[in-house]
Amino acid sequence: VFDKNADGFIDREEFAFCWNHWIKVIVRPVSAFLVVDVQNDFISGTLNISKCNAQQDGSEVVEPINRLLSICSFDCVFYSLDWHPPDHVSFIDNVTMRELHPNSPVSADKAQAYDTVVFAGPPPMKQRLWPRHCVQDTWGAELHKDLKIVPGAVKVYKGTNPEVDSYSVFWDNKKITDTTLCSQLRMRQATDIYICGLAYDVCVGATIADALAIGYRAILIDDASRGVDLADIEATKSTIVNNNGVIVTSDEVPAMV
Ligand code: VGL
Ligand code: ZN
Repeated sequence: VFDKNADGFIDREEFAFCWNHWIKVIVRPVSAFLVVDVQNDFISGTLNISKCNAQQDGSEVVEPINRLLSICSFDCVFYSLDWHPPDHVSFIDNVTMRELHPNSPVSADKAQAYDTVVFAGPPPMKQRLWPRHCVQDTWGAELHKDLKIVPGAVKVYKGTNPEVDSYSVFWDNKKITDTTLCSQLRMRQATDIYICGLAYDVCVGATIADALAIGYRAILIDDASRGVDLADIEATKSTIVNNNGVIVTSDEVPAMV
């Protein structure tokens, strides 16, 4: 198998490539469970998703997540936290702090929460505005009090740069900096990422899109996720399926994972 010169056989380097990229992924999977932004502000605080178009109750993710954490043998567990400084660019009440681009679809004096504006830059930057939420070290940024935190789990903080928003748990929206998630997954040689949490069509969707783009096997747990907008949730599901991601319900996740 390792003879470079023998016809029809692969050499050592080629075998190493196949092993690392294909065989190991199948015979020695390493699972990561990623709980996205199950924080007070999204459930009952300033960005309460139950008041948004989809009218979903964010607290309903806690039961399936806790059940999975107690039944399933994930190799590693991560909790992400949206973790903004008070002057963050995504807050509607900060919109006058920075210059808007002349072509912004909404002007600063007319802008309301959930509108999309374009900041001047350079380069110009599209940004959806949200109510002030998940400010560092406030109650709204804390994980839901009933969420089970397992020993050895890693917390990942995102959205800490005041100038750039961060929906994906991998990178900020401009891909300037990566979070500790990237290096942690590499270090553990993770192959499969199980993703759930809030909000389905915002941070959960962006995170699973990045996981699939990197090449991880990514599995979205549908009943352990809740979102903002029904049409956007459907679009998120299509994107996942079109990019070879998998959508399951929590009862379909095997205990030996
Ligand atoms: C999120 C809106 C703004 C999320 C974060 O975690 O889905 N949504 N910031
Ligand atoms: Zn945010």
